[in-house]
Amino acid sequence: MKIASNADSGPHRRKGNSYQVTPDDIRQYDQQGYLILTDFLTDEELQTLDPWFDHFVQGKEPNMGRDFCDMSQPYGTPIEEFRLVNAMLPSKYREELVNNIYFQVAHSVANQLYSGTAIMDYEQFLAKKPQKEQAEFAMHQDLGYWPKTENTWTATFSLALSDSAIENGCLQVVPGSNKENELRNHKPIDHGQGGSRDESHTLVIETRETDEVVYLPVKRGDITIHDERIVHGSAGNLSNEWRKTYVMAFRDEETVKQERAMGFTHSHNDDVNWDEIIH
Ligand SMILES: O=C(O)CCC(=O)C(=O)O
Repeated sequence: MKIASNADSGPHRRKGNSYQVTPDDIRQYDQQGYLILTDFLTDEELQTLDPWFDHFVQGKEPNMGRDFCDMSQPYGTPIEEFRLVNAMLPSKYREELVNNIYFQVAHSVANQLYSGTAIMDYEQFLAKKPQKEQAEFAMHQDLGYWPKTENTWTATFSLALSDSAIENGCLQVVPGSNKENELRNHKPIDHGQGGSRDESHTLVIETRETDEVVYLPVKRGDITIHDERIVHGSAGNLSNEWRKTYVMAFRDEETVKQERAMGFTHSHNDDVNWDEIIH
C-alpha cells in the first residue's frame, strides 16, 4: 500500500492569511495531479468552522433539497440512514461562511498554483460516519461531473476537520492519471434502479489494472489538493471516528462564468439537462 506525504510543508509556510508553496509543490501538482500541505489552518481557526460543519452535517440547515444528500446512496434515503453525508454550497446557504479563513488561505495557494485569475467555484461539507463500510466515494475524475468549458484548470482543496486515515476512508488518488489524453468514461452509479442522475448525483468510472492507488492520510488542519483530471475516490469508514472534510474548489473566473451561463452552479438542485451539458 502506497502512502503519500509532504514532510517539507508545515506551519512555517503560513504567512498571515496566506500559505507559501514551493516550486517543487507546483511541479508535483502539475505532474502528479495532487499535493499535500500540512498545518494549513491552526486549531483556533478550525474551531471557527467546526460548528458550521456540524450544523450542516446534522441536517439543521433548512430548505437544501438535494444539496443535502448521501453521496453513496440514492436521493430520498432517510437522513438517519446517511453514511457519506454531503452538504453542498454551505456559504450560499449561510453568509457567515463567506470569506472565511479557509477560503482566504486556500485562495492564496490557488493563486500561486495558477497563472490566471482563480476564483472559488463551489464548496461542500463531506462527512463519513463511523463504522460505515459502505461510505465509499466512487472513483471518478471531477471533470466527468462538470460541463465542457474551454479552460478546465481546477484546484480542489480538501481540508481535514478530523484526522483522515486509511481506516476512516481517506482520499485515494491515481497519481499521473491527470495526464491521460482522454477523460475516462463516467456513468451514473446504479443503486438498483438502472442508474441515472435523478437516482443519485454520483458517477463512477471503470478503474484499470494498471492504476496504482496512493493513499493521502492527513491530520486535522492539513489539506490535500487535487486537479480536475486525476482519478480519485475513497473507501468506507471502518473506524470508530468520523472523517470530516471541507472541500473548496477554485477555477478560472471565465470558466465559472461559462458554467453559470449554462445554469450550472454545482448545486444538485440545478435545473440542467445533465446528459446534454456534462462531458
Ligand atoms: O474526499 C473524498 O472522499 C472524495 C472527495 C472528492 O471526490 C472530491 O472532492 O472531488
